[in-house]
Amino acid sequence: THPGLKWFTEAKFGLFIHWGLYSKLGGRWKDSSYYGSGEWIMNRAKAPAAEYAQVAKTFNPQGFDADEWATIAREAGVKYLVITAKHHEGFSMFDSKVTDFDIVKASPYGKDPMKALSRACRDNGIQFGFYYSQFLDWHEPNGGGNSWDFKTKDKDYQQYYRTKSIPQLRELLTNYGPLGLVWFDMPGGLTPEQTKRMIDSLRLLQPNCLFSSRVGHGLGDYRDFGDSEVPPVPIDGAWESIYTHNDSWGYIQHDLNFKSPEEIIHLLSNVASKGGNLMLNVGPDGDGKWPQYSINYLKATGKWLQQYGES
Ligand code: FUL
Repeated sequence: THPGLKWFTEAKFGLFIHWGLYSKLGGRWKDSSYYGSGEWIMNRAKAPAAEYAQVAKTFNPQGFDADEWATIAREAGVKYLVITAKHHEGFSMFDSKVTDFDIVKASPYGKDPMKALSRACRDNGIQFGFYYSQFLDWHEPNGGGNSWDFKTKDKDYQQYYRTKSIPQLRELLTNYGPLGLVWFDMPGGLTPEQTKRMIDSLRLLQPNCLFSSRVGHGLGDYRDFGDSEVPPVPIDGAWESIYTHNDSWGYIQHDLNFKSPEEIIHLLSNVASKGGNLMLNVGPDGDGKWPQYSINYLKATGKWLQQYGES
């Protein structure tokens, strides 16, 4: 069995963080406002890639504090934290040599928040992992998904994997210390053999790092269910349920439909009773601050876990 499965199957509770340019938009593009899946706003508005890229010039999360994030996560009782290194919008939230469209070169913030966060998680005893959208990339002509700027029939997915996805995954597995997992999302454009070759080569960089099932073709190390889905019966093997805290993964300013601590605890017990982990999401805003409800309710959940949880 995979060496990473030990910590994973004991973890029970993880924190998902969706953070990118969409967090700065907060559910608004031009004169329209959107509800749910704020990280999909570029696609839903069919925003031209060149115009959407301009959002980076206003992205300056001065309120980001890695130690504060990791401390809240520890107080909440989560054992692992997974953050979006690059979501479908294509913007790299880390220092990447592969593209200029990253937080260091394209935004006034000019630093790599993932360096600080990976260290802070480790200091707080939390496994750290990256979400990475390996196929969908609406910024790149050859990436999956953007057919409003780039004609699908002209796309060369192999070129995109070769020049962006795979080199960036190598950066993530090289520059941030030992990772607990890489959360691949939405496979596409590769055959099973090509996928296997890609992950075999990535595994050499960090043999202990787990890969999520959304790497595709049944090649992941543990199983994820659908978004916000808990299986109805106990499931054998390592698995995870993922949930939003309000109704969106990415920050939406006008979404205040947060699950109460009681609801989170119910979810957690439901998932744990069937043998899985719950990974609950938080969507920080464009300044790098978490919604106050997420902070309060996560802390309340952590108090309950301290009193009644197993460890
Ligand atoms: C989905 C993505 O398309 C959503 O935006 C979100 O990241 C969710 C966790 O996974 O496949």
